[in-house]
Amino acid sequence: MTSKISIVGAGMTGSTTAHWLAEREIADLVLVDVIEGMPQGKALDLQEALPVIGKDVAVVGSNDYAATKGSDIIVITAGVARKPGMSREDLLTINAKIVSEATANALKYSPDALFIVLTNPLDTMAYLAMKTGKLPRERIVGQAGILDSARMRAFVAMETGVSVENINCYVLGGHGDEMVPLTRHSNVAGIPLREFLPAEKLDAIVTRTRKGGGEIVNLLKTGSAYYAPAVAVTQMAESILKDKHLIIPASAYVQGEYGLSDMFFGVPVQLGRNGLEKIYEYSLDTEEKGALEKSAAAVKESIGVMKNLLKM
Ligand code: TXD
Repeated sequence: MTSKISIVGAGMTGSTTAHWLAEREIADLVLVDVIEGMPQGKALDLQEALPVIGKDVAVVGSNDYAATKGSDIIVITAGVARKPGMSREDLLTINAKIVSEATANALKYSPDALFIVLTNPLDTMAYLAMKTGKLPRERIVGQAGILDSARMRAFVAMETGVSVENINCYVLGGHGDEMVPLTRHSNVAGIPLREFLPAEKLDAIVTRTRKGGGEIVNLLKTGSAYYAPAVAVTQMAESILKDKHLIIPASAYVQGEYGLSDMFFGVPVQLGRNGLEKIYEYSLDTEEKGALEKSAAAVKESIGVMKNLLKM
C-alpha cells in the first residue's frame, strides 16, 4: 500500500474502523493505544483475517507513536466512551487531555497528516485538536454527520420499506441532542421526505435521530455505538485518499459559513486528497436557521467550558 492510516485509540470504534478500512484495501493501518498488548493483539488478529478475504494490507499495533511515522491520515478515537446517563459534555475533562496529547504525539511523526477526530464531545475535541496542532482547517475534520445522517436514513428505510440506497438524509449542526435533521432537504429518490411521510412519522424519526447515540448507549449499557461511526470514518478516509471530492456532512472549522465562526460545527464539506476543500451552504428557512443557531449555542458553550478548563 502506498497510503497509511493510523488510528489512535484501538477500542471498539478504533478497531472496527480498522476492520472496515482493511476491507477497502486503501491503506496500511496502524492501531495505537495505551493498553499494552491490546493494539498489537487486535492488529495481528485482523492481519490474520485478511488472507481469507484476499486483502493485502499491513496492520500494525503499537503503544508507541513511532509506528505511525509518515501517516497520511490520523484518526483520533481515543478516550472514554459515554456511559448511560452521562452526557457528552461530562466526557470533556478526561478526553481533552487524551486528545491534545494524541494530536501532539501524532504530529511529531506525521507532520503533514490529515486528521479525523471522533472523540466526544466531538465538535469541542476537534477544535482542541486543531488548536493544539496549529492545523489549518483544511487538515482537520470531525466525524459526526455521516453517522447522524445514516441513522436517519436507516429509520426512514425501516418506516418506508424503500432501499437505503434511495434515501438521502442530511443532518447538520453539533453532534449533540440539538443536531438539525434537515427534513426539507432530505428525500426518497428525489421525492421530498415531507411528501413521503406523514408529519407525525417524520417528527418521530427526527427525534429518534437526535437521540440515536443515547439509544445505543442505553441498550449496550457498557459502551457506545461503533459499527456506524467506524464505517463513517471509512467513507471519509476513502474520499480523501481517492481524491473523490465527496460532499458529506462533517464537523469543520467554520469561518463565516452559516453566520458562524471560530468553532467546529456539522456542515456539508467536500473532501479530497488535500482534506477539506469546501464548505457548502444550504439555503435555509427561518425555522432551520433557528434550529442551527440553537445547536451552535450548545457547541459554543461546550467550547467555552473547555477553554476555561484548559485556560486556552
Ligand atoms: O461519531 C462519533 N464522533 C463517535 C464518537 C462515535 C463513536 C465513539 N465516539 C467517541 O470515541 C466516544 O464517545 C469516545 O470518546 C471515543 C472512543 O469510543 P469507543 O467506543 O471506541 O471507546 P473504547 O472502546 O473505550 O475505546 C477507547 C480506547 C480504549 O482502548 C483506551 O485504552 C484508549 O481509547 N485510550 C487511549 N489511546 C491512546 N492514547 C490515550 N491517551 C488513550 N486513552 C485512552
